[in-house]
Amino acid sequence: MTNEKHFTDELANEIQADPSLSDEAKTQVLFNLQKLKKTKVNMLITGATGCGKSSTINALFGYEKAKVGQGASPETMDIQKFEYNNIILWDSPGLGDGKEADIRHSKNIIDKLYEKNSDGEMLIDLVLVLLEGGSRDLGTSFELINQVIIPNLGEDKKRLLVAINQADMAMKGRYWNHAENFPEPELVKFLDEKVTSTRNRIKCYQRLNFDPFLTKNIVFN
Ligand SMILES: Nc1nc2c(ncn2[C@@H]2O[C@H](COP(=O)(O)OP(=O)(O)O)[C@@H](O)[C@H]2O)c(=O)[nH]1
Ligand SMILES: [Mg+2]
Repeated sequence: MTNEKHFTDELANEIQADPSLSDEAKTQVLFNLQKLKKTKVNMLITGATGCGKSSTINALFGYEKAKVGQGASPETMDIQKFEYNNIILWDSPGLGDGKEADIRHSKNIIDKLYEKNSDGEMLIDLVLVLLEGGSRDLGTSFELINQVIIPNLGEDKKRLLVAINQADMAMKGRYWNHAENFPEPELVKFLDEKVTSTRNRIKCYQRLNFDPFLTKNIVFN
């Protein structure tokens, strides 16, 4: 993968060119980027079938690396590994395709969460749960978060990252500005409410006093 440009190079160029940053701030950020470049980051991507895990991986790579639109076919029954620069992405099979398959996939996810690297540290640095923005029934996703992931995260709940994907479809395709690739105010408001209700559903269920890091508007065409 030597032909793949490192994503931090582009960021470094943008930071260099940013007139709003002081020289001191630039030096610090560039130093951190250099550190990031050398650090291996393992991310486990989870979510219900069809939420957009494979599409997200492809968007990060910039080309079709993972097969899109594949459900729990035999090829995607196991967690697959994709490497991009120093980032290692683990694509887990989606939940929601039947009880037996869900039990097996959940077990694989839990095993991955406990896996240690050669230094005896937790292998997975970050677990990304993708929620399908346009779905009215996120029950499977919340079961995954509350019953599978959170209880097996250990002390460091910061390893959990929840993102609402398919933001363009959150209101059935309405209020998405395709020309600008940006949500109109109506959709922004709707997504904000979705973020709040998501946060509440996670916190209430677990009675945990932490705020999961939520992102939204991850959209890939
Ligand atoms: N409109 C829209 N469609 C998406 C987005 N992400 C994924 N899709 C579509 O959703 C379907 C399922 O995506 P896939 O990546 O295979 O989901 P996975 O089962 O979680 O791996 C495919 O038809 C994708 O093209 C998005 O952000 N917006
Ligand atoms: Mg997939």
